[in-house]
Amino acid sequence: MNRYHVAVLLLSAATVSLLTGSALAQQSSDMKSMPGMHMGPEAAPSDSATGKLGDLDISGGYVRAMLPGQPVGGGYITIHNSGKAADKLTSVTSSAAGKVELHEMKMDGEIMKMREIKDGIAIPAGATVTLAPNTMHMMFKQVKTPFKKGGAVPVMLMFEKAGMIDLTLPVVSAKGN
Ligand SMILES: [Cu+2]
Repeated sequence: MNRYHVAVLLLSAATVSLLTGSALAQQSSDMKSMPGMHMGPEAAPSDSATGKLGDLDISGGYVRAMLPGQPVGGGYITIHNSGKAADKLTSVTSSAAGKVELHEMKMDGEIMKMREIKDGIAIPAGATVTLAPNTMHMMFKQVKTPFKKGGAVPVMLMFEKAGMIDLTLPVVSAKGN
């Protein structure tokens, strides 16, 4: 990479962060004007974990802090498959938890229920799959030390084709910020 390219990249990164900043400012003023308004999926925190594994681009990885007495922790991540073949997230392990399950939330009549996804999460070719609050998530069970804001949780994600990747997920507040 030559100097010219570096300068262009820096400039475009600055532009993106400016745009993001104004979009966020816009969003927060909208929130103030509409109290009680239900917001869509929360944005991943800026220091969320990223990684690349073959054709898979991983971004937005984080976990939420656990409330006192809360027995399990929730983790979230986005996986984009830029390849031509489907892949599958088969399992997740963490040295911070006895086990990590893949879960999804589903409405059962009026009640939101959580169930384990036992056969893994498909990552179709060209697709972006997001594990986010109120949908699919990683559920950390038998957590050794409750997740605390500012901490970090190591995970290993295993994919059927791409193999495995180690990531360190930052811990955000229990509310997700
Ligand atoms: Cu769950």
